[in-house]
Amino acid sequence: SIISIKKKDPSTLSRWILKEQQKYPKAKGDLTVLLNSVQLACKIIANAAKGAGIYNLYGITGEENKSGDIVKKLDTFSNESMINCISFTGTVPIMASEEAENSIIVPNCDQPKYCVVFDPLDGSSNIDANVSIGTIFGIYRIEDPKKPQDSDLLQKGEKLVCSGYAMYGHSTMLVLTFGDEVNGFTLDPQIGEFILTHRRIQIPEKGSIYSINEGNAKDFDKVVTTFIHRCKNPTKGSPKKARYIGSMVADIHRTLLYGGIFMYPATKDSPNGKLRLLYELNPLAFIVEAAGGKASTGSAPILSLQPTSLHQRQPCFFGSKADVEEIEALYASTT
Ligand code: P6P
Repeated sequence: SIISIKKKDPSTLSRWILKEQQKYPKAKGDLTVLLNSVQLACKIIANAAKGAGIYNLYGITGEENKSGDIVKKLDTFSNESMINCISFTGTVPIMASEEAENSIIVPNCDQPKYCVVFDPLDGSSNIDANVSIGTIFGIYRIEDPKKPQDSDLLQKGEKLVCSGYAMYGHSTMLVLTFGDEVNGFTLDPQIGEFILTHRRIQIPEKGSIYSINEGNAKDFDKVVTTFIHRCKNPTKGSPKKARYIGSMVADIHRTLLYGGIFMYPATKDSPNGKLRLLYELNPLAFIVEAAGGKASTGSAPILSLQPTSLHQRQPCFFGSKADVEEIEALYASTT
């Protein structure tokens, strides 16, 4: 129980980040400051999300963001929290947010070192229904500290230093990776610290769940249609379970822990899929791959793609290695 963890000198996220830093004696602690600032933003957003109805944060501001989503108050609050907490570090001169059409320049940044891509509140269409929503972030090194620019934000996902997501559900979790292993922390509101609860998450090799918005089935290509048919009519064993929350962080979190496959393929309305490469797919692909799973376009790793614009969309298949490889084999057999 949480009480017994406290007695065993819990690994809080703050202490875990410091321990990580100790592995690199030459590290100045800039990444530690940055990660703790992101952690703080997630705690602030978690608190607001929990009390949204009370603080009148539900409802919309009526504006539209770059992706055409109607912006909800909690979106705006979350975006400002991330920008303010990350700007404090003094090492991040430029950021990309789902809520901002152009890159966000941090004035007077005197030690340019990192840049951050983030979706401050993903799944926001679910806020009023109290469905789990999340914050997704990815951290890259600035390529030329003397000249921070948009290209720093458009690096391939394989160049990520660190990525993570916070999920605001019945409990608030923060899942984080530096590319080698994936660890999950659960917020203990009594002490306001994220406690290490999921050590070295490993995604099951194969899963019994498929996750896709079948409302778009008429638009799916032959491969996706064939794969879904196989999920429902397996040649052996029982059919896969269908689970779709419609909040990417929640769907990916379940896939990470239970296994299976999450898909957002091309549709008529979204010929490049709906999900954004920079601040949704890449940070989550970095996590899924570090947990032993795969994140694919259907024919190439998501992390290998060269981004060309901040809000570009990309069809995607995330999950257990065997399930994603089955989709890749189907695509390979059609070329
Ligand atoms: P659809 C939420 O709005 C979101 O951006 C992701 O979190 C989620 O996976 C997807 O859109 C759901 O899209 O078209 O199934 O409603």
